[in-house]
Amino acid sequence: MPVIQHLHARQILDSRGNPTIEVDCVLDDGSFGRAAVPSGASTGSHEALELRDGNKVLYGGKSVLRAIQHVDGVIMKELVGKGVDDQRAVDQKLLALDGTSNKATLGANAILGVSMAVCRARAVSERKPLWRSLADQFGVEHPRQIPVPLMNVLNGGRHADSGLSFQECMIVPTGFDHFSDALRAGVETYHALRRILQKAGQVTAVGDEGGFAPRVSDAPHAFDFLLQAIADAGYRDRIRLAIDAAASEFYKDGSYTVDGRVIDRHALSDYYVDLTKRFPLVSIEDSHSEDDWEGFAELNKRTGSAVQCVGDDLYVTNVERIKKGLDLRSTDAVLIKLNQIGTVSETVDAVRLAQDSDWRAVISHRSGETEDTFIAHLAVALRAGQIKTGAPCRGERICKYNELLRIEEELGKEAVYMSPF
Ligand code: 2PG
Ligand code: MG
Repeated sequence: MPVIQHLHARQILDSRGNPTIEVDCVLDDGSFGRAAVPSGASTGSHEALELRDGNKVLYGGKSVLRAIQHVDGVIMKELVGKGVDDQRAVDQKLLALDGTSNKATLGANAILGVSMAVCRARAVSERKPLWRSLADQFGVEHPRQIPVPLMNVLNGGRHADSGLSFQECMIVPTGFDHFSDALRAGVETYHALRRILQKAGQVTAVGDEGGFAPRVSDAPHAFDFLLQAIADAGYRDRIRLAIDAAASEFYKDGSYTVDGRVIDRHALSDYYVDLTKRFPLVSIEDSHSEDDWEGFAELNKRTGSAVQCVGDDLYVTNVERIKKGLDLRSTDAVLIKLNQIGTVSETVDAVRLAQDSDWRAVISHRSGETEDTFIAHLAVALRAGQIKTGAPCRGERICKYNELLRIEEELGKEAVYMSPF
């Protein structure tokens, strides 16, 4: 098995024009892997630490030169000459070198860039597509399920100035036999939505994740637009709705300020339950604030298996927090983001724990993305079944969808598309 010969990190830009880290990994057999790390806006306070320089001269303090030095310095020194046959062992070395629980010494961005780049280099060395290499590495059999996309077509919250409290209103193409058909239906609906918004005199400029950001008064107003677009595109009953409320962003001192009202956790649950009765809403992410375990559990109990309740800022892809959620029955699904935890193997552990507990796992992008398509491969490799990677618009979102189209083609007749809803 080849060993790591060289690592090199550089500063590149993410989709918001902020600096991020890209890592190149070269093995002694000549194999080369490259990976770029994304960045969130509505970050959970329990996430692993994203190391930024804080030097106001460069990119307003957002440069990542120290993280880069860590890759080119101590991390390379530690990993050169080490084999890549066991990703867990590579990641363990990174964790030991960092020595903190939140990766504050080296930066989760530095560590994750290396972890992903090593996976890529190994896949090249094995002459396998990344999804297959990852599946084999982590012992997943029959990785042939292409995930259902949760497409964020209306942006609000911290991602756009739309006036909408909820951060993301998504369409979910459920009634299809193939990923490519589901994606096409999502795209046609997105285009229908643009026409409807234009007719309604709304702006059709897009937010951070490619969704539109019309001026809407509340969630029902937004959902009406979506249902009209689904109907116009001809997909009534085959495309459903999902939201990421990102409720930590509208929570303060025990109250939630949502759609113009200040309410407590119980009234907020009432609001969601009412929405599920009026609209084909199948998935609710971050319904409550990141430490409001009780609020989450209450909603999860009330919606039962009819609606998927997803924890994002609540769990931050952290196995310890997911275990707590399992104990408290806070949700029945977890959002998975590589950079919330900071290594590939810890991310896999989070997905495993969820799946072994009969929870669902949704593999997710960040609002600040790059052209890296790692998450498309990860979703297939782990048979996650769902991916959240924005609207079918903006290159950093589209590249994930395009990669899934390629994987579907590669799998040919073996490819499976199956909606959990
Ligand atoms: C989220 C994400 C991605 P951010 O809250 O789920 O959509 O947003 O990357 O800003 O945390
Ligand atoms: Mg979220």
